[in-house]
Amino acid sequence: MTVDELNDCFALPGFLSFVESPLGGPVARLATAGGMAEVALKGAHVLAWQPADFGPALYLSPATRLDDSHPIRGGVPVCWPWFATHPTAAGAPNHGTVRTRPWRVARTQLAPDGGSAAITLSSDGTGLAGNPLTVSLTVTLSKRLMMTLETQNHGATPETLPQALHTYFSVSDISNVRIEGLEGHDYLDKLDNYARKPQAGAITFDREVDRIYLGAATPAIVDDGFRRRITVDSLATSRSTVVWNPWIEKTLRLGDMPAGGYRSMVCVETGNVADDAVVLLPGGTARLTASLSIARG
Ligand code: TA6
Repeated sequence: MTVDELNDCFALPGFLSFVESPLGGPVARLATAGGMAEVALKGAHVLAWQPADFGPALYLSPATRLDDSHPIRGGVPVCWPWFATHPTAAGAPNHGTVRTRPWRVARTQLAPDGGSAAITLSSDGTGLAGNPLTVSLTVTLSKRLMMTLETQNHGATPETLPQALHTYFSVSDISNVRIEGLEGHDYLDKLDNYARKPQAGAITFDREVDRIYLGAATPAIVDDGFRRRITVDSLATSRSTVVWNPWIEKTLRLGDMPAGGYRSMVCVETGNVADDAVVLLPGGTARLTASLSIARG
């Protein structure tokens, strides 16, 4: 659908409209008393969240590739129906199939008091066990930003579904960042052949970090060095939290972030991945929520 058609069918005047974006394809722009957010139809990708009285809370790379075949670098990529590399198919895209696809707008919704505006986008795919799956992402903007990914298994066999909302936060400088709430949990260290290690204290950064915290259903808090504390709460839908900063060499290898871009971002990802992947029975539905809220601190 064109931007004009989308506005005719789904705009919520004063709260939600569609615009053409240089990132390719239409973007939904949401605005409430709680702030503003932008969601690209490509990948159902949240590009921006700016809570009222705060600056931008998400990192979006100024060097992201603009063509349709590459995912957007930054914001909130949807990793579905697998996370990271495909377990068997060499050459399958990293983090699943839907990041580069245009999703359909299913509906938009305004709370009666105008306190929140929401958009639901939908897509589909084939799970790792070969079953047909449908997926939707609902992004609700109020004082907080809430993203809910819902998957249904339309096939005849169970599906193991590793998935994540891969949120990139904007930080003042990575050396000032602390992530709290994961102390006491074990993580798989991707940079040490997935060795399982315990987390003692808050997470700080002085090198590349790529970790899957397991059994970590509690909220994580990002102290972003801007005197802001962002709470990432899955409302008990997620068991894994992934923490990633590419540091110097990996940033250069990525090719879609400025050389110093790693200093301005950290990923704290809400998911069910590795040993925490959920098993989705035939006819079943799986939900994954990331609810972001911000406070001075
Ligand atoms: O979630 C962390 C991670 O899996 C890293 O290993 C890293 O490579 C990253 O995601 C980004 O993946 P992408 O496919 O977007 O380059």
